[in-house]
Amino acid sequence: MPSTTDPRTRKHLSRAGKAHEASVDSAHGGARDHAPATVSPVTTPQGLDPGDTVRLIDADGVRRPDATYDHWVEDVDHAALLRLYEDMVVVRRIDTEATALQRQGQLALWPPLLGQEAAQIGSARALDADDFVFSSYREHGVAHVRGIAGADLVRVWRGVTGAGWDPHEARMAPMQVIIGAQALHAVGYAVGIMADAERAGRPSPDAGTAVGQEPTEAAIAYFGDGATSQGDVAEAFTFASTWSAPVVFFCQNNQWAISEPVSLQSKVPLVERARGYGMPGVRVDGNDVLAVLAVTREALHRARTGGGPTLIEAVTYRRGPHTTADDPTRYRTSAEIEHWEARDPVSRIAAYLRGEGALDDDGEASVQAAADAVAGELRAGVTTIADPSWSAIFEEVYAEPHAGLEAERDAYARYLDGFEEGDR
Ligand SMILES: Cc1ncc(C[n+]2csc(CCOP(=O)(O)OP(=O)(O)O)c2C)c(N)n1
Ligand SMILES: [Mg+2]
Repeated sequence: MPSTTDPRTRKHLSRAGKAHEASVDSAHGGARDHAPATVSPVTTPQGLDPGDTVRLIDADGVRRPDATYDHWVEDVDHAALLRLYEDMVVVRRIDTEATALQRQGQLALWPPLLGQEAAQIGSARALDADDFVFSSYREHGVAHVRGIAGADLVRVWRGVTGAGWDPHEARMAPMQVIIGAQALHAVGYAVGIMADAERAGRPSPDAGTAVGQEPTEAAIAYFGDGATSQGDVAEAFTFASTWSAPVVFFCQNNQWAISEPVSLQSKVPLVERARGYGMPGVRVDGNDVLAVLAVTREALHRARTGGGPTLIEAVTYRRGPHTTADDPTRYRTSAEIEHWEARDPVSRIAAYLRGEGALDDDGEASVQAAADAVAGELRAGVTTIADPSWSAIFEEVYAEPHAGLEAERDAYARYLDGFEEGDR
């Protein structure tokens, strides 16, 4: 059997996606039937040219009118776009700093988000404060938007805790490392939202409800292209769809699941999976922050007004390693990286704002200075993280005392007693 990690095999598999391309139509969900984009084709390892991808700002920073999605972002003026730009610059800077902190031994591991800033910022800025986020391990941009700052962002990656922040306060669950598990958590939470609304006797929402007047909040699950192959995600899709649960499935298709290309996850564009579950699916250019904001707003509104779940596939690219423990040069080419560097999400919005006269060199420099200040706070915060006590790992596992756990804790205490005081 050919090895799936052999690049020649991948090339062969990528043709499967290309052959299917002609059958991709816009009949389902939020997809549109306007003419394909007049942009340079995006060649992914899946071999797809996502002609039916929602895109409001081209790779070279030109705004394209869109009859379906423009009204979802009609309130987004230059000032709001500048804030999105600043968010993206800041999270990229956080990412660079955290990567350096890992290299300097301050963090055990770090999964970089480089390249995925627009997908994360555009979607997270679409959320209301009451919405609840269930994310994977790479969504530092989403966490930043939820108000999680400084050391809290990296506490888990230093290996001192299982949760770097209070999930209730941030309305964001601790990052999930078990691939796809958070999709089910989000659906469970969303069913809970429905139950709460019913108990409170709130009227059933309908599609005509105005934005901002929706009676319920929503949950959002972030996961990757690789996660779509997990059983948990398939179960989550089924449950959410049949219950019309108020949840948005936000898939960042960054083309890779560690060393496996997306072509090994699916023979069709991931968004097409939505149709089989009876939910709308929309494919968006994940490097276009404005388009991501628009499609996520639409999906959240649908969720909050009884329309059930939506699958969003944000087509983007992980430009860094999977984590700081990975060497991506072993499985992908520099030509592929260059291809996606040319579609950089931060330069795209900067180019648009410059074209509009809303950003100049001074503006860029002051945003960069603000980002440097955030990075400085992160670095200073890391040095204040205290090591947990040896027994902390045994606490808050069970609500009541548990004999098995107590025996393990006592055995560990005896083990530590075998060391000299300073060697512990
Ligand atoms: C259930 C489970 N299986 C395998 C792994 C090992 N693993 C960690 S990350 C990863 C790839 C996930 O890829 P994707 O969903 O595309 O997310 P990305 O890392 O690209 O953001 C795998 C297989 C895991 N953490 N959990
Ligand atoms: Mg991936």
